[in-house]
Formats: sequence, structure tokens, C-alpha cells
Amino acid sequence: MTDDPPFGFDVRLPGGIPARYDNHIQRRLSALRGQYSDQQAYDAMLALEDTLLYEVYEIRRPPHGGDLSHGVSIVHPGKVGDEYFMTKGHYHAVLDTAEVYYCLRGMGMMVMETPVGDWAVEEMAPGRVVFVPPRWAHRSVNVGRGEDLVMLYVYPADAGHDYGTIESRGFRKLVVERDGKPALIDNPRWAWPDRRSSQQAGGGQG
Ligand code: S6P
Ligand code: ZN
Repeated sequence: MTDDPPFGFDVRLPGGIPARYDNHIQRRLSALRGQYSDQQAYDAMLALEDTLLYEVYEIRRPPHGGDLSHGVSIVHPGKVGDEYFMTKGHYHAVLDTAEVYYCLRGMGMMVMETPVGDWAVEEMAPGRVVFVPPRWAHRSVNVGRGEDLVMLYVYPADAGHDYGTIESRGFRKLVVERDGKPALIDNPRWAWPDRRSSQQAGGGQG
């Protein structure tokens, strides 16, 4: 608990950089090693430049359950092969914590899934809110043509982040461009977490 006074700040468009923030994260292509399905395209792009994929302007709050961390995420436009620029994606370390996103600018997809393999994708467009329930991993994908995807987010300050699960197998669905439009395809690297481990344990019942 803190005794901080209330505060307000502007998020002006089109830039979307909040007038107040505590921390600025920049994530580049090298941070998404292994996440893009077209490894050849990834390597070729990285050889040219470690491209800036997205930025987060954080208003950090102390990790107290009643407090709310928030900020603005900006995913830049582009593709690796035919797969759009996207965030790493994560579960919250405290799995039972939700998050709300409000799209201010651009076109996007919020790709979500649970530890037991349920998945969902919600479209993002200016004025649209997406609610990410407790237990749902989430990744933002910019499917716009040449425009930043700018979103305000709010989540419990004690939620933390678990990146490891997504790093190891990715999300179940990938967002790629097909005939000039975004489309969902299965991620070949993804596997049922429980089924695989039970098969390895010698279940052998198909
Ligand atoms: C935090 C919230 C966002 C993301 C941001 C970057 O819980 O979901 O601030 O951190 O969109 O994504 P990532 O997966 O690199 O943290
Ligand atoms: Zn989150």
C-alpha cells in the first residue's frame, strides 16, 4: 500500500506516448528468437538489423494486490516472412489475474490461450476493449498496414510475468498474412502439454 496521491496524464495520438511513465521497454527482433515460424526469414531479417518490434511505456505500481499497473504498448507494423510483428506474450506469474486492453489506434489481434489448450482471438481496432480473463496467456499482434497498434492496458500490480511457457512452445495459433488479409494458422511447434507428458510416461493408448 502506498500513500501516492491521485494523478492523471494525457495519451496523445497518433504517437500514443503517455505524458507520464516510469519505464520504457523496447523489444527487438532478437528478443523473439524461436517464435516466428519462418526461421529463414527471421535469420535474414536479423542479419540486416535488430529491428524494433514494440515498445511499452509503463506506469509501474508497487506489487500490492489492490494496486493497478498500467501503461501503453505500441506494436510497430511489419512482418517476419508472412507473420505479423507481435509481442513475446506471457502468462501472468500469478495465474489468476486478469488484464484489460483498450485500443487507441491501429488494427490488431489479441491472441490468447489457457494452460489446458483453450484458445481465443479478439480483434482490436480504435475504441475496442478486450478483456483477458484470469489464466489466459496473451499476445498482441499488429495486423495493420503501416500503422502502429497503440493500446492502453491495466492489470493487477502483483501479477508478475511468466514468459517461459510461451517461449518454449509458442501460442497455439499464429497470425499470418494470406491474400493480403490476416489469417490464423496452427503453430506446428505447439503441442498439448499434458498429453505429451502422459505419453512420455508410457500411457500408450493412442
Ligand atoms: C503486461 C501487459 C503488457 C505487455 C506488453 C508487452 O501484463 O500484458 O504491458 O507486457 O504488451 O508484451 P510482453 O509479452 O513482451 O510483456
Ligand atoms: Zn499481461
